[in-house]
Amino acid sequence: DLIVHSEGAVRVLTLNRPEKLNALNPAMHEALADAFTAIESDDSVRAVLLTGAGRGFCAGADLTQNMGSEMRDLGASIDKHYNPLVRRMRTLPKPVVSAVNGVAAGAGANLALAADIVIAAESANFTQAFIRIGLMPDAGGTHFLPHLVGDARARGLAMTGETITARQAAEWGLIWRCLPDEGFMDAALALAADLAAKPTQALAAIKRALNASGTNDMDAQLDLERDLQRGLGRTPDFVEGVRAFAEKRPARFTGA
Ligand code: LHQ
Repeated sequence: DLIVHSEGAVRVLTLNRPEKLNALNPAMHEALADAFTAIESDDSVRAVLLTGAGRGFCAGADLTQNMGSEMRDLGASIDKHYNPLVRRMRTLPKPVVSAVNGVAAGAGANLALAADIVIAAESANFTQAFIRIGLMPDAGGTHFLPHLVGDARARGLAMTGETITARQAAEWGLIWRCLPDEGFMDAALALAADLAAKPTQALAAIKRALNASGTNDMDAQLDLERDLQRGLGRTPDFVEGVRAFAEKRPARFTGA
């Protein structure tokens, strides 16, 4: 249900239940958890690319798996699968890119937004589908949406469940970029490969600082920047960056 492969230093995770638009079931969650465990402990992986097989990115939680049953504890499923996944994507000290190749609905949309950089193909779209079935956004949606698009659009998206196109999502700042369908996966891989060649520890520090900026005041953020920058000042990649600048050549970063 999940295809895991490497392209150089990029670990590509492809949600793979195309006939169900890659709706998330427990087996997929287990596979994702295993994949992130492997990524966390492997220094040769310097970027992650998350995408979907077939015409969808991810249609959210699999609604056919016992979901209507009165006994179903959605909170338990969120605790076990969704929240740990979102937290791991956000805290992983490496860049995570979502390449939204098609429809991203419900928790599938918010899983995409949990990445550091979200790109989408022109034919893709985003739906906070939850309200249609009597639920509210989860998988971080109520955190990410207002930060990304502001309160008015966050409320509109969450409460109406309207679908927005990838282009609209890019115009609103929900995602980084909307790209043509043709060559989309090549462009996504190129972006991830570019990130994988960058100074990984600096990317990790950027992640930490931006994650914290949602709750920190300016003074706390200034202190955090100082602490993280102090650490980066001691990295071999910083030495290499400055040396390459002086020698007027491209830097060769190793992630160290
Ligand atoms: C699906 C699904 C799906 C199973 C399409 N499940 N089969 C909830 C509970 C627990 C814990 C954590 O969090 C959550 C949060 C959630 O994620 S709730 C929100 C779940 N997602 C949705 O409500 C979206 C449901 N899907 C749709 O509304 C449509 O399928 C969309 C708008 C995504 C795409 O529409 P179409 O392009 O018209 O495709 P389709 O509806 O024909 O779907 C293709 C197949 O995929 C179809 O199967 P079939 O056997 O009839 O060909 C669908 O039943 C299946 N599928 N989403 N979530």
